[in-house]
Amino acid sequence: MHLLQIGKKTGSAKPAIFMDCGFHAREWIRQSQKFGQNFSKPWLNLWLPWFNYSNYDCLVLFDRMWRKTRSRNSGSSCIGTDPNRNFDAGWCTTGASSNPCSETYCGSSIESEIESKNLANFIRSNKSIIKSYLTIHSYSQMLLFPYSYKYDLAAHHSELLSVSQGAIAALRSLHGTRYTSGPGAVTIYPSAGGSDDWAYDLGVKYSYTFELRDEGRYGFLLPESQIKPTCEETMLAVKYIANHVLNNP
Ligand code: 0X9
Ligand code: ZN
Repeated sequence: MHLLQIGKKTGSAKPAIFMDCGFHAREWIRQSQKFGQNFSKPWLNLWLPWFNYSNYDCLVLFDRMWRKTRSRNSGSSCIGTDPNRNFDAGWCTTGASSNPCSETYCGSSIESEIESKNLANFIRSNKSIIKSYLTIHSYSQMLLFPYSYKYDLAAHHSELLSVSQGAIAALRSLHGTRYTSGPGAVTIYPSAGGSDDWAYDLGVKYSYTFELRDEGRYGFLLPESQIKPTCEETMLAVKYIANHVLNNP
């Protein structure tokens, strides 16, 4: 797994924004993004462009709609775990399955997947500088924040909501793309074990899941012509969040 650090670590501990793409293999739009551009900024950008890389060959040759990791499951011929059900956040209690054949299999244990473990270890070790965790999925045109594993409002609910509203307004200003925003459990569906909830409970306050274009017409098979506008508009939302993080240390 390759992590890009954009910007310099300085003695004065710049705040860092951690962003990952490609949790779910079939959600290709996200890793096409050139988030590296425009980041000569007073924050440090830590970008994991392709979280779930090991199955790219599998996708091209075998199943474009694959979602999970590609690990073997003992006692089952079914392959893979849903990495976004594999974190320590109400693990496997709701919207997740303990059946290895399910698309939302939560794994044999918390962080059973090497991808989840690596991500969690990195964020735990750099927790003091990581002020925001952004995880890029598709599709639905939503900006989600904790919680998804329970209906309780997050301690910072009003701030997370108002930042999400500002971010989706900035996004919409470019091409008119409409997003909705809110806590995951009520905005998309309840589901446990997600990296956003885990990061938030660890102490990374500005934890958001982007669900990029579209709303279902093309779904995961978004036409190439939409890649650039999706990148451009998403950058506006990311910058909005980043500016808020900088101004609210
Ligand atoms: O179900 C998911 O993991 C995400 N949607 S997707 O269609 N990309 O699979 C939503 C994740 C929301 N957050 C949590 N469930 N924690
Ligand atoms: Zn996803």
